[in-house]
Amino acid sequence: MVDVRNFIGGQFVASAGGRTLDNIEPATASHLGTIPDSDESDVRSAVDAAARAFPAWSATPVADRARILARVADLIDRDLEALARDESIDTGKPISLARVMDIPRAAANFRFFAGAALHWRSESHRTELPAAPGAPRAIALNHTLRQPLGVVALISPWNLPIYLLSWKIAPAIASGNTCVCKPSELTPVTAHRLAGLLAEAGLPPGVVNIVHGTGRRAGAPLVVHDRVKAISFTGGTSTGRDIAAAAAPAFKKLSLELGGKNPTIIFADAPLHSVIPQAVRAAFTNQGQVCLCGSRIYVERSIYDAFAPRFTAAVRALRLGDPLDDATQLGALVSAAHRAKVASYVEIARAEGGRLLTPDPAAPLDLPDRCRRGFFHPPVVIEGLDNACRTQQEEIFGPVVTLTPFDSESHAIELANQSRYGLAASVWTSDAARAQRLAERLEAGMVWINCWLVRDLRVPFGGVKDSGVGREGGEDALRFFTDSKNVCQRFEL
Ligand code: TXE
Repeated sequence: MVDVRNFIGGQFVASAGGRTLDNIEPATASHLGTIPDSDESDVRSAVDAAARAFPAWSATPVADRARILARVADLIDRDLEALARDESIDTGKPISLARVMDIPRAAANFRFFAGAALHWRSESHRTELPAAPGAPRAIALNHTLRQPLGVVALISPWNLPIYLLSWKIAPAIASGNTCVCKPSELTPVTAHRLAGLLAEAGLPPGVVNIVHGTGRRAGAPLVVHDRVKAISFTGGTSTGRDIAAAAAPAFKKLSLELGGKNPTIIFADAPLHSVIPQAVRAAFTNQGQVCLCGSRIYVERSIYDAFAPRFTAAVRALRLGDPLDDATQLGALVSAAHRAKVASYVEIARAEGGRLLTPDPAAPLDLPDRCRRGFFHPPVVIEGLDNACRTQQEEIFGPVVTLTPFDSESHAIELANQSRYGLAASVWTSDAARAQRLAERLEAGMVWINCWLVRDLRVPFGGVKDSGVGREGGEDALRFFTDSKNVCQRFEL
């Protein structure tokens, strides 16, 4: 049982109104604890605390800020096992995944931005000024001053809770801002644990504040609060649209990382033995609940008949089970509502003429007793669908993928780009020139060639079209969380 509290001005507090929400464990459907059902008054307290902390924090030498961030990273490493367990219980994801992905990445985010802030530099531009005859030569030196914005809002989703929240907190505070975070109400526990580690690392009170609760009661007032200068949001596309509309009248800076429906494109010259495990991983990591998951798989027609049964066999071999079992590869979906959404898409696919290559997902699952009421959904592979149908076009965000043959390079590009989303794509081929041609023509913010989800924290991360605006990662994140001011000084030489 974990009773989560808000973290405001360095203190753990209940919501001002005393209201709470239940937190449910996805693998068992049992009550895990409560979280504050915060509202506008909690948001106001958190923003006030952040505003009070800003002058001192923004004036703290970057080396001191970096030292605290590095300490947070060390504390996350120290608590890796406990945090992995919390994340697994709270989200339903396999503990084996949380151990190697979510928690190490949260530590890496703090360590990376500690270093990035120290090594950041700004531009200077020398301007030759026209000189009158006989007058001394004059120049202007411009330099770009990058100043923190003030209080920023960080709103994060449930699929990678501490991974994505730390991806926002670290660059925000490394560059001198203070923040108010609103983690997903479905998965609040590791944000609560992180608050304790931030305090233990010596982060001054008010630099990071965490307000728990729903998007409507806690997230929405945070977005429109007039002291909040920027919003960094990761979540669904329709929520992103609401946030953009609410923030626009005050011209707030926005970074929106939204949904995806990413293509995995497999050419006949790709080595199938290595492609299949990676295509399975791209499709089903975290039960398909990663915005980068490759859920539309396009296969060159000449190898389609060889690929489909081998891919399906690899999917059927995935071990679905108790997330706390080390051997489990697929855990539970995050909520009953989300499982119902995923299941509804299997019905839609059937109605659209799709053929299931995997067993009927409604068949009873082989689960341990404690998981019988959990929100599990087996992996599903569907073929025979038109590219324009709902199953191929809408973000399902679960363990459901489609297989579609293509005839040529241009056909693959056409199918891949026929989408409102444009987050990521992965291309599998041994022809390097073709890979580069695809990389140029695919409408996506990120293209992986012969790999998937290889992440270097220095590179830009984000999407095009309905997958969002702005880029996170490396210097892009530091730029987002600062304003550039040009300082121009004239000199006579
Ligand atoms: O996310 P929401 P939901 C996709 C996925 C999923 C769908 C809906 O397809 O099925 O989005 O998921 C907060 N003002 N992704 O509804 O609502 C909310 O409390 C301010 C893709 O769970 O977008 C939570 O903290 N905040 C995605 C956060 O926004 C608001 C990851 C995200 O919740 C708000 C998750 C408001 N008006 C879902 N309304 C990805 N890109 O990885 C909600 N929130």
